[in-house]
Amino acid sequence: MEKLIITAAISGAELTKEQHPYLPVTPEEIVQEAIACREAGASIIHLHVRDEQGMATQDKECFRVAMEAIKARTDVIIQPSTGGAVGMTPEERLQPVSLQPEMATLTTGTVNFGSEVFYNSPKEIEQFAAYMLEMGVKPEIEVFDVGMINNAVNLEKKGLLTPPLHFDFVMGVPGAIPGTPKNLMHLVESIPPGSTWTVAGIGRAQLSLGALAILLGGNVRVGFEDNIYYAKGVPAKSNAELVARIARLAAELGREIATPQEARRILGLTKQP
Ligand code: KMH
Ligand code: ZN
Repeated sequence: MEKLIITAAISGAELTKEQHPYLPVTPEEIVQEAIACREAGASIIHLHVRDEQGMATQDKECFRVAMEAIKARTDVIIQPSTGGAVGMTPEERLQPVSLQPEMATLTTGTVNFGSEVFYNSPKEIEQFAAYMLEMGVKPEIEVFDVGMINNAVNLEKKGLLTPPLHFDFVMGVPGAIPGTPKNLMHLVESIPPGSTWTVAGIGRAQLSLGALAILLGGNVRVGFEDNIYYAKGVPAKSNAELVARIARLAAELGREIATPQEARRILGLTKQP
């Protein structure tokens, strides 16, 4: 079995400091959190950024500042979001790809997202995939529901995605696929042979699905974007706490943790950071 890649999704776009005081929002807080997560065992930082008011933004310059600061102080793989926040335009969302990061996210379908709709039309998905291809950015395909896998396979047939594909199963968003072990098995069995995958369980599914992914040979995403609790009623004080727990579980189960350099090889990343 390959070593385990842990992704830390440290802030997301929806959560506020008022809801969770430990949320990193300023560039310095983001960098500190990225360093702590790397030390705890993460090799990828899934990145959203905020403006000076702490609101989610896809502004290229805000991403540039955060990415340069992270790169200067750690060797993690930086994976900007192209999902941004619900309601943003495709042009807004695509901005960080122009900075040519090693990876970026690509959601391959529209999905209900709590009380809102996370909109990704077929034309927009193709536009996103084509731009990532042009910029040499490896997509992490964000799968919120099972049909999104087939959409990705169709993009590969059109030459807009290059195998091996890498999937992130985001499970437990209200309105999308529930975060159950049975559903995870179905998703794993539905991706093309040779693909890699990680799982991002929302809320309490973060721990159970993460544990299952360690056993199944998949990879794990944790962090405040998906879950702010360490245990029922106990808020996590840092993203690194959540990363460290997955690293401990992996060690107990005999699965080694990948360094960023090892994660680059496993994911077939060719671009120099
Ligand atoms: N904030 C969500 C609407 C991604 O980063 O690519 C979308 C999201 C997915 O977070
Ligand atoms: Zn995200």
